[in-house]
Amino acid sequence: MRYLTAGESHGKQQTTIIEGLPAKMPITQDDINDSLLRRQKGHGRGKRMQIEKDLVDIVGGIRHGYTLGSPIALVVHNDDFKHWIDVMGEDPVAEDQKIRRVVTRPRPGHADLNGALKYGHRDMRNILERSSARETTARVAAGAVAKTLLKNLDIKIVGYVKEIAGIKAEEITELSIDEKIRISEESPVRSLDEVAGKKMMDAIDHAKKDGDSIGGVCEVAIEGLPAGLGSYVHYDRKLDGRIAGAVQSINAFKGVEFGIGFEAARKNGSQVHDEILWSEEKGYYRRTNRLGGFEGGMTTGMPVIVKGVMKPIPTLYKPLQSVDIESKEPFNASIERSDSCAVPAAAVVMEHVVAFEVAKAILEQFPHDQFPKLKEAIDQYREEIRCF
Ligand code: EPS
Repeated sequence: MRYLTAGESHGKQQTTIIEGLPAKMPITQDDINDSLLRRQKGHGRGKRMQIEKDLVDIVGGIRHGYTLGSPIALVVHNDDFKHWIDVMGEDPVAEDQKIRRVVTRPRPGHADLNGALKYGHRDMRNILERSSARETTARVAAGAVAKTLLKNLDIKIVGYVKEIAGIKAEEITELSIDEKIRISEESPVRSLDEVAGKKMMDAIDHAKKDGDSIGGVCEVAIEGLPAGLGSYVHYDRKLDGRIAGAVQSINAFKGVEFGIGFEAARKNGSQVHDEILWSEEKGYYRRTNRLGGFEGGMTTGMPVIVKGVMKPIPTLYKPLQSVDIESKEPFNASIERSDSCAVPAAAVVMEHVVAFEVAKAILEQFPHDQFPKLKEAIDQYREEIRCF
């Protein structure tokens, strides 16, 4: 399974095409719209989210509530486009026609300058329109389809916020995944810890007032995966590696950890590895889950726990120094409309990109053209490994 996205931030639409899903999988518009709506929420989102109401238009691959096996094509329209028609239209412009909102001043922390050097665009709008996090709308749409596949295989996944601007949510280990889904959904910052959540909101308000932005840490948990998903035989089949790559590719993400992550560097092996147990009911399981559900590039059957670090959004009201590419004069980076903190939304994006990698690995391991046959194969495998 693979997907491609197309579309500019203030262009007409975000488009996603997903190929490789089996036929006969139940799916509705609501499965996708729920995800799109969740991505738009979160304390700290800017004015743009008041303009957009992201709803999917399914334009291929789904009929009467089921996948057809053909490519799935999804469109989300940008409502803001109506304000940008002359700036973002596809028709050629006359020599003497003045183009509005040309960008010649690269913003530190964005793709602006590097993208301009690479593609030779002197108007950096040609870069920022695509590098904008608006593109995550299309990635969430693709991930929502993957999540629907997981749901139909009794696999649950959720993304939530662990930390914003150094304020950490208390670790609550006894929460079930259903509770994590419910509590994070009720929190304006997707925190599982209400007290820390309030402090995170204060920090966001403070940053906004200050013209600054703040980052944080998101976590994704998955339950219901059988052991042995992924592979140890080649670097590019290791599922933890693929997930890490997908998470790192989200706009503004700077690092990834599984389980205790970087903490493993400071502990002895006896405090890191997870002892193996067996019971009739559960089959093989682990006393602890310090490695976050992965060993040797494969799932262990324990919950997958992965963290991603998001840097503060670089579009600041507080100016940082840069250089105008036309005059080569220094200037203080321009004020732009932005979100002061997008970590809660990023947790939803992360949940969806991880869902896609997991669904993709499942389809590689259990290749079936028809969803009911895939379900049967996975259920049989689950039973086989329980008694192994
Ligand atoms: C973004 C800047 C803002 C954000 C945008 C990402 O958009 P605008 O420039 O239109 O105000 O709101 O995020 C989204 C539009 C979105 O859907 O998440 C940026 O510079 O990356």
